[in-house]
Amino acid sequence: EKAKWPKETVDLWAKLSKKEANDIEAIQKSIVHHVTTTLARAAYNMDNFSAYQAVALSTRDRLISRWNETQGQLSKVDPKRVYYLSLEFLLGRSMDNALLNMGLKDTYDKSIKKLGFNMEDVIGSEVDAALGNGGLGRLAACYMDSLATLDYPAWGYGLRYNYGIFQQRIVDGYQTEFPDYWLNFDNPWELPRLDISIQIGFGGHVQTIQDEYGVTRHSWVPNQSVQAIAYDVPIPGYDTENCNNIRLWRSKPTRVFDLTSFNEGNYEKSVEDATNAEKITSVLYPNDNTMAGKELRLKQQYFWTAASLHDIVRRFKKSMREWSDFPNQVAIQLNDTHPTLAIVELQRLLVDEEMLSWDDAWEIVTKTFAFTNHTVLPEAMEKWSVPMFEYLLPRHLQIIFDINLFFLQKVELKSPNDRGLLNRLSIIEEAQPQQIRMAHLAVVGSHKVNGVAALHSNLIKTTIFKDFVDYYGEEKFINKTNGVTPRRWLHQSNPQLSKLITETLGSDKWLKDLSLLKGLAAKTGDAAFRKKWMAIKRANKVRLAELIKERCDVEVSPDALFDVQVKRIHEYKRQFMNILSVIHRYRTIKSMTAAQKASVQPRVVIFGGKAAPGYYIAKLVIKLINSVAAVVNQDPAVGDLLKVVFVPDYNVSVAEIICPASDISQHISTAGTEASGTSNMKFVLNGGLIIGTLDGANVEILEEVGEDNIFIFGCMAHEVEDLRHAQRYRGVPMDPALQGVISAIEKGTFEDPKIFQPLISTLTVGKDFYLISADFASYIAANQQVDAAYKKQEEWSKKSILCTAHMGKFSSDRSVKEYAEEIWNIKPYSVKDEGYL
Ligand code: RUG
Repeated sequence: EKAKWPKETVDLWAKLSKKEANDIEAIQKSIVHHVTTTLARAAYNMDNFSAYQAVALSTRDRLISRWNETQGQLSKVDPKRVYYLSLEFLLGRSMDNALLNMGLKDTYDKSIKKLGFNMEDVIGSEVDAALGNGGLGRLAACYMDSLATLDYPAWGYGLRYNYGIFQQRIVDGYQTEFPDYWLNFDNPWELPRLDISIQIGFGGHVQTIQDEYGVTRHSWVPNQSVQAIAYDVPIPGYDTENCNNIRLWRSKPTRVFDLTSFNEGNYEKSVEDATNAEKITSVLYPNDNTMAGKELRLKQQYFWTAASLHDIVRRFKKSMREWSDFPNQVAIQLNDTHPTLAIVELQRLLVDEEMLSWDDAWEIVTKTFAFTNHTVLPEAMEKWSVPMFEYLLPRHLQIIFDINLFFLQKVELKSPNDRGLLNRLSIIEEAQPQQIRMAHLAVVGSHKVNGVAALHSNLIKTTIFKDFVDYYGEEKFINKTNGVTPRRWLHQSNPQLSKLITETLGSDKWLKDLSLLKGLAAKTGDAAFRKKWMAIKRANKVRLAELIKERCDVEVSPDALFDVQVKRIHEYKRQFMNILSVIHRYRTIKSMTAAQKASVQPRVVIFGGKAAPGYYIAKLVIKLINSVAAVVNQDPAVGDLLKVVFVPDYNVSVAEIICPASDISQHISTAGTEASGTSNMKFVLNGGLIIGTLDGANVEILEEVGEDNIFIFGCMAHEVEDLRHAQRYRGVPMDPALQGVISAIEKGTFEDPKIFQPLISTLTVGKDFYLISADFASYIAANQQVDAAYKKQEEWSKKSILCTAHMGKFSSDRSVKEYAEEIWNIKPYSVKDEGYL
C-alpha cells in the first residue's frame, strides 16, 4: 500500500512521525495533554495517583516510539533472535526504571516539580507488576533489562495474569492471602494488540490418514478452543535507543465456544466453557520450588507455549527461508521446565502441519531449544500424569511417546540390555498412573542444558542428570551463573550510592561494565570516602526504619546492625534456623548482667517473604517469627539490643528499599539446596555483607570478595547425605544450644506452645532433613563474628566498600552475554536513530 502513496503523502507521514521532543516544555505539554484528554481531569482534581497516570502515559509515548523504531528496524534486518519463554516476569514498578533507562529521569523530575508534584510521590503511586513468585521471575526481568541494554534482539513470552502473586497481610501473626487484582486501573506499561489473536485447541482426538505418497500422517482435531490475545510490554535498554518486547498472552473465549456443547445445542454449557476459557490466564500459581500438578496449570503451559510458537513460526515464515534455516534465525530458551511443551508443539507443527519428516523436524527442534534448570529439589520437579495429559493433549502425548521411544532406542544401541538405565533415562516414569518427567523431555529436546551457579551446575551433573551426562557427554551441560541488573538494583534503588560511585570512578560507565567497580577498592584507605560511604548506608537505613515503623509499628534504631533475611519462606532456606538463633540471642541477653549487656552489639533482625498458601510448615514459621517479635520487642530487659520485625507483603518495591539498607543479610540454605540465589548478589552490590552457607552463588561471591568480607558457616554440599545418614541411623543428639531454644518454646515463652509443635517436630532427631541441628553451633559462632566485626566500624566500612568493588561478575549483562555467545549464537543489533516509518 505504502508503495502506491504519492511522495507528498510519504513526506507528510515522515514529518509527522518525528519523535517527541524531550525538553521540559514538551514533556510538561505531554503530561497536561494526557491529564486533560486521556484522563479527562483538570488541575483542580489531580492527586498523586492521577499525576502518576499522566506521567506514565507521557513516558509510555516515548517508550512506544523506541519500541516502534526497534521492532521496525529488526523486521527489516531480520537478524537471529532469542525468545525467552518464562511463565513468570517479576517486573515490579516500571516508571522509574523506564525514565532512568531512557535518560529522562532528571528532565521529568524538573517538569513534574514545576507542575506541583513530587517525583517520589508519583513513583510511589505505581502498583507492582507482580507476575512471578521470586528468584526465577525476577531473573527473567533482569535478563530482559540486560538483553535490551546490550542491544540483543530478544523477545520474552509469558502470560498476562489478571492476578499476580497474592498480597500478604499478617493477621494475629499469621499470613493471610488477598488477591492481587493489579489491573484495577488501565496498565499503561502494556500495549494491547487486540488484532493479534491465535486460536489454541485442547482435547479432542487424533486422526490418522495416509497421504498421497502413502505416508501415515496424523492430525489433531481438538474439541475445545480458546483465543490468545497479545499484550506487549516494552523493555527499554539503558543508554541505548533499543527497546525490546515481552509479549504476554491473555486467554479469551473464541467466537464459537466449545464445539461439542455447541453442536449438542447446550447453550448454557457453552457459555460456561467460555468463562472457563478466561480462567486460563486468570491467576499466577503461587508456588515457588513446588509443583502444583493442577490441570489448569497444564492448560496455562500449553496455551502459552502454543501461542508463542505460533507467533515465532509466523514471523519466521515471513522471511521465506528454508525450514532448515529455522535454528539460524530462532533460539528459544526454556526458563525451567514450565515451557517444555514448546518442544513437543514445534515438533507437531513441523511434522503434522508443515509435513517435514520426523528426523528433519527433530533436528530443527533440538538445535533451537536450550534449557535452564533452576532446582534439584524433588518436590519442584514437574511431572504430569499421562491420563490427564492425554485428555487435554492427545496428539502431544503420542509425540512424547515417540520422542521417548526413538531416544531410548539410541540408548539401547549404546548400552545394550541395561534396563535400569532405560528406566532411569525414560521420559515416562512407570508409576500408577504413568508420569511424564518434564525435565527429561527438556534435556532430550535441547542442545544445551545449564544450571544457574557453578556449584549447582556441577550438582545436576552428578545427581538428577547424571545418566544424561554419561549418554550425551559433558559438553551439553554447562553453567551460566545468574546475575542481576545494576540499573535497577543499584542505580535506581540506591541513587546516592550510585552518584558517589560515578563521582569516584569519574564516569557512569560502570553501569554498563560492572567490572569497573573494582576501581573502588583503591579507596578503602581514604577516610573521607569511607565516611561518605557509611553516611549513605545510614541514610538508607533511616529510610528502611521509616518503612518498618509504617508497616510493623516498631521503632528501630538506624545505628543498630540491620540483619536481613528476605526471600520466599521455604524449609530449605531455613528462616526457621534464623528465628531459632534469634531466640538463642534473646535468652543470652536476658541472662546477662548490666555490665555484660553494655558490650552487646544491638541488632535489628528483619524478615520478609511469602509462603505458598498451602505450605503449612512455612506459614507456621511466619507465625513463630511474629510471636517471637511480639515478646522480644516489648521486653524492657532487652530494649534496643534486639528487635525483630516481619515486614509484610515483601515484593520488588520493598526489596528496593531493603537491599540498600542491610548491614548483613542471611543466605543460609542447607548446602546443595539453593540453586543460586540472586538477592545475595543484590545485597553485596549495595555494600552489605553476607552470612551464608557454601551454597548456590554464595560460593562464587566468596571467591570474588575474599574470605575476610563474608561470613561462611555450616556443612558443605558433599557432606549433607552422610550427615543425614548419621542422624537417621546413629541417633546423633541435638545441638545443646538448640535444645535450650526448643525448651523455651515448649515452655510457652512465645504463645501457646501447642501452635508450634508441628514445627518443632521437624527437628526431632532423625527428621531434621535440612540439618538445622548440625549447622546450629557454627551458625551461632558466625553470628558472633558478625557482631565483633561490626563493632570495628572503620574496618567494617572497608569490608563494605570491597564487597561492592568485587561484584563485577554478578551483573546480568555478563550472564546474558555468555548465553548469547555460547548458547544462542546471536549478535547485538544497535538501532540506528533514523526515524523509521
Ligand atoms: O530457587 C531458585 C533460586 O536459587 C535461583 O536463584 C532462581 C533463579 O535461578 O530460581 C529459583 N527457583 C527455582 N525458582 N523456582 C525454581 C524451581 O522451579
